Amino acid sequence: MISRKKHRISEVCGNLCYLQSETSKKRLAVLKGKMRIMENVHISKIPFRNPVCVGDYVIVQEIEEPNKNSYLSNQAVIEEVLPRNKTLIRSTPTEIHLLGSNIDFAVCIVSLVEPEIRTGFIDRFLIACFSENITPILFFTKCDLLKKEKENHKEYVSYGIYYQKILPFVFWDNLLQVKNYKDFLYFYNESKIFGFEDFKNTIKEGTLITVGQSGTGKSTFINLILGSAVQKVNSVSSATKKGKHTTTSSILFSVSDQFSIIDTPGVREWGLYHLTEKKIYESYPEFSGLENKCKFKNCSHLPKIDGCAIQKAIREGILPEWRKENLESIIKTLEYYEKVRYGDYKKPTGKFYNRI
Ligand SMILES: Nc1nc2c(ncn2[C@@H]2O[C@H](COP(=O)(O)OP(=O)(O)O)[C@@H](O)[C@H]2O)c(=O)[nH]1
Ligand SMILES: [Mg+2]
Ligand SMILES: [Zn+2]
Repeated sequence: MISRKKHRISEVCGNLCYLQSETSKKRLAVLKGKMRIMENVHISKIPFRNPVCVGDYVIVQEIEEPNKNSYLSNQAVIEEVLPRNKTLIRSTPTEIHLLGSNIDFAVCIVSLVEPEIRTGFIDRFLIACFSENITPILFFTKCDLLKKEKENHKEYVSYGIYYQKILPFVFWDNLLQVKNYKDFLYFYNESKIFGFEDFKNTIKEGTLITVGQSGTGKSTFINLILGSAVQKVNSVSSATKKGKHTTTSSILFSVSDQFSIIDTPGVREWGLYHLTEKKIYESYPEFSGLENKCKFKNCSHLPKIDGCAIQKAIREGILPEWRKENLESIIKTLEYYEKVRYGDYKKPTGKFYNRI
């Protein structure tokens, strides 16, 4: 018997994929041969790492032979990936890495200290979200480790307070049992703190993806959200491949019928080589609406552009200095790689360097 059904990918291991299921029993499906070799290039001309990604909806052809009982008798073949949207993307100059697709919310787990907050990473994460219309969330951890006598700790909290002014969802908490907010409150003078319980009561539907640099508390956070559900998944994983769930690629968990969560591997750098400078400027909430006020239609918003409303706002101080510096550094790396990619970067030898 042959049937065709819509499924969602929960894990990708080369040409094999796990399909999301309501029960703890996971289902394997294999990519159809033609999908493995199809042209797989993003509009930026950078190739994708994989033809499918976690969170994709796919059409699966299942061949069931009820008389046979073996693993191979129930073969599932992925024939088609349905159009994906709201994809969280990270890229290098040579590869597009899809962290997850069909996403509603992305939460970046950020520790304030140990390791200390890095705004460059956060700003890149925010651009990746806004450029795909994904709602970004910041979750600051390790509030218990702040010390009121440390001047730089005051600075770290002030970054978070700024983000709270420009984003719809910012949470602060200590993910360990011992609650100690005394020194945190010394720096945090806002009227209300939204913590882990508020997060759980606010974000409980749709697809949530979690990202973060390693050591920030991402696994602790996921375990708190999933509770015992994660144990179930771990045992399945250990039966099939790895000893335990080590996050080397994304993985989708079903929390309930309406709520899925995608865990991603810890990342060190967040490249945005797949985006144009124009797209990057237009992914800043501070500039929202300004792109229609530029003198020229289809303005790239680059620094020397005459009559650019965004550049005017930057000159007038719409961004704090640190956020402006992060933006300048992102644009600078892009311009460099653009030159490399299109062949007008001259190597010291005098030859042109052409990557693609
Ligand atoms: N003091 C403190 N430690 C935390 C907090 N959250 C996580 N940790 C610890 O930080 C370390 C890294 O956490 P983990 O969840 O493994 O981080 P991951 O690498 O991002 O997955 C572990 O030792 C956690 O127990 C927190 O809010 N406060
Ligand atoms: Mg971890
Ligand atoms: Zn402009």
